Amino acid sequence: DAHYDVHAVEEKWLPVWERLDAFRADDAAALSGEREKRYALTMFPYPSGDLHMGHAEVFAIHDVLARYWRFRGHDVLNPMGWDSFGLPAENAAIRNDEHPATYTYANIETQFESMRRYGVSFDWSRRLHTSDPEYYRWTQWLFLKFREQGLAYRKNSPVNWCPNDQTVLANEQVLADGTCERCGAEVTKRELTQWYFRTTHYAQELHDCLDDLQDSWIGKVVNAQRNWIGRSEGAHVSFAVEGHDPITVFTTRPDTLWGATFMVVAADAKLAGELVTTEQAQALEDYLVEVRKASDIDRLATDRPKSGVFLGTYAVNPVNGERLPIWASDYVLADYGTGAIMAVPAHDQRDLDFARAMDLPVRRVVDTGDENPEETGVATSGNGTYVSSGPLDGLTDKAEGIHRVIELLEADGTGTGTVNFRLRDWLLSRQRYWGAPIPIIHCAACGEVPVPGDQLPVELPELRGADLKPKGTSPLGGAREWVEVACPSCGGPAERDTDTMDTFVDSSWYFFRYLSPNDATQAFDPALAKAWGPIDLYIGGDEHAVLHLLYARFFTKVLRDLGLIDWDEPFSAYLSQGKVINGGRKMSKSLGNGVNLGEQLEKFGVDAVRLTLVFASPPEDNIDWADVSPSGASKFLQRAWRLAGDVASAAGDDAAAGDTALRKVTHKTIHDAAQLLESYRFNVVVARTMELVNATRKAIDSGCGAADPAVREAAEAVAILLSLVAPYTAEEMWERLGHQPSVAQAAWPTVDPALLVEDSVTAVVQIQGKVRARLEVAPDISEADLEALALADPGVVKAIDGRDVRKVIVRAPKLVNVVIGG
Ligand code: ANZ
Ligand code: ZN
Repeated sequence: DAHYDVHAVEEKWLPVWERLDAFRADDAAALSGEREKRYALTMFPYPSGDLHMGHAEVFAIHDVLARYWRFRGHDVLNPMGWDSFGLPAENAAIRNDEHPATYTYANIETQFESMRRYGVSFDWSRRLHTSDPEYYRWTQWLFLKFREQGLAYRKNSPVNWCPNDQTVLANEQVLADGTCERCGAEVTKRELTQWYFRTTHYAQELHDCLDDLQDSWIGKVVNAQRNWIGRSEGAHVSFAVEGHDPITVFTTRPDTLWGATFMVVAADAKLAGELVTTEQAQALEDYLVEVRKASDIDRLATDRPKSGVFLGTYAVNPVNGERLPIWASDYVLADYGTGAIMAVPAHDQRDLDFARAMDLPVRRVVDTGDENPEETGVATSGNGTYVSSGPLDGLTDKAEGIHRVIELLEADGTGTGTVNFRLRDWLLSRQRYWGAPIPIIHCAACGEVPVPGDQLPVELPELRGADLKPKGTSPLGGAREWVEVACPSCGGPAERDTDTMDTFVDSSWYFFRYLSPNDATQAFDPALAKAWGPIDLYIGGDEHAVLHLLYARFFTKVLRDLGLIDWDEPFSAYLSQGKVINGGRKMSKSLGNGVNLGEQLEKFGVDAVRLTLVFASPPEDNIDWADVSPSGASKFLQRAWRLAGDVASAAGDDAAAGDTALRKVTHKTIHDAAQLLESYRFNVVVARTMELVNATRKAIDSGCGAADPAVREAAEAVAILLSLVAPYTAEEMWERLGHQPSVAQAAWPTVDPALLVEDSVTAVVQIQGKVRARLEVAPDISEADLEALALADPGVVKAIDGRDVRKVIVRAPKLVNVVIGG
């Protein structure tokens, strides 16, 4: 009994579980609705290297709920796969002169082995890889469906360009500091023709549905998406221009029109070239060379020195006829709003910085009580009293001011109220090899021709090593035999599109493919989507807040509008797990503070590592590996395991009656655990299981002894609770307690409500301030019952001694105060 060999236990149970196939989701039950379904999803990994501590944490957390749901009799879908296209594999292929598939599928096997051993209750029959032609066939099919709806299109525009990865990036892939999300290089701009998904078509709905997700999405994601989508109300205002068509600007503050002192157009917008006078044309040209180097993020940064050129032209302010010089600058973006603004330096900091740099006038039109921005250099944006603003003068409410001006502009025909979104369309094409080819053929006669459905997938041609080196154009362009095809429409010579899709396209719909991963006739089965969707809990990292989590929501809405699903949002609940750090800092090679998962598993075993990760903190908080104790977890697991041994060896001894005190602890623990699990307080569940182990040990050693049925009941409860985080130990306990495997298939213990009642409490009865009796009563006794009990007590009756009871003050369950007369 003495030694618990964790690795032997792992080897013993893994094949048993696989034979039992206990985690296969039951489609028939989901379709018939005979059992309530639960779809549990955790973000699938990139196959770069082996699993790391972050994976270990998220899988451990995720598995708690998946296993709990099964205990509660739900039909659980818990799939796993790999997001296996992408740059890491391609870069490795270039380094090692091989095909990206070599690296990809080798790593997938490594990760699969690690996951298997890690004992997560995945339904492996649904395993998928996004780089399999059977998968990307449907990615391509979806692309064409989107295109049919006008939701995928090509346009020429300035785009984000990563000079290191030599590919374009979506806005979502440029980090707040203007660097590439993948490699950290400074992102620049290029003018290119690229493919886009029309995410902006759903901007309003993507924004509005966030209100419904607010409570069930734990973490910062909802707010991050709200800001990213950036809904703002304002107006489009039209300004006449001398010798030119009028220009329209988007403004959130039409109420500040009287404070406009100049106009600015995006230097790289067509409009700038149209407005510039011949004298100023060269200055604009020179300036543009500078502008092309900066990213959007840089350009919008408030602390960036302002630069620009005067275009030589003037606009007319529609509310007061004032003449406003038109400038070009890079702090106005070409593809946001209309690419032109009215500048109100007193009330917009970027405009004020520009005005000060270029020596342009500043006019305050809202007096907020702060010092004048003209003197301080600090723009004011709050509520205040309108001044120098014609019909607004004296008003004090911003919303009212905005409303009045919009009415005025609309009556004049010079403006309209609008809703605007910061969100822009999703740039999806990439100039890299290891992705799904865009299934379009370009024909000189017919234009863009979709690849016919029966010719999907468009498979990647075999390229390797140096062929894949980034050159700024797609490597697929080098595979001439692949590129040159007959036009499906006219039969003439044509060429395949040589870009591939961003891997975020693959991951936008993988949770649909899990429903019928081997279906060769469709992307997924709509009936199964109806039965299983939406996902009941999604667990993943916050770094995907405005990337994957937004794209997946967009895809879901499109699929709904295509009639393939009947739900609006993919993830009913979302939980972002904290990070595993070490010594207060992010694990990194340069700090040398990395913790190797494989080594931890070798040293402590799967269960101890899993338990440590779940026990360390609430799932959304960071875990500092320097503060936790996997060896403590091992010791606890052995203590738990010994309970089962004690019960087993005491079998046949004279059984006692069932220790009520221990039974109460057991039932209370199970009862509370259910509530804690539903609210993701997994660490507390572990703590409570530890307490139950201690109580059971105490009962064995100094109480009722191991033969008492209460001890067996407690040990079984421990095994079931432990199986959520430490499945191997739990299985071993379950067997020692005389049960067939698997503990994962056991029923959640039924709680006896009678055992949840706390023991009695002592109520004190006072007469004229003197204690006359102590009563043992139920903690939930009613005031009336307590009063009756108190007045019937012999000691109390004697003390009253026939005198008048004037008043009885009852504070159930602890106190009765009797006031007697005369
Ligand atoms: C005048 C004004 C006065 C503005 C004021 C703000 C404050 P959000 O909320 O981000 O949508 N703007 C409009 N188009 C722009 C572009 N292409 N590039 C850079 N800035 C642009 O902000 C909208 C505001 O950002 C607009 O309202 C405009 O400046 C500026 F006291 O117009 B505002
Ligand atoms: Zn053609």
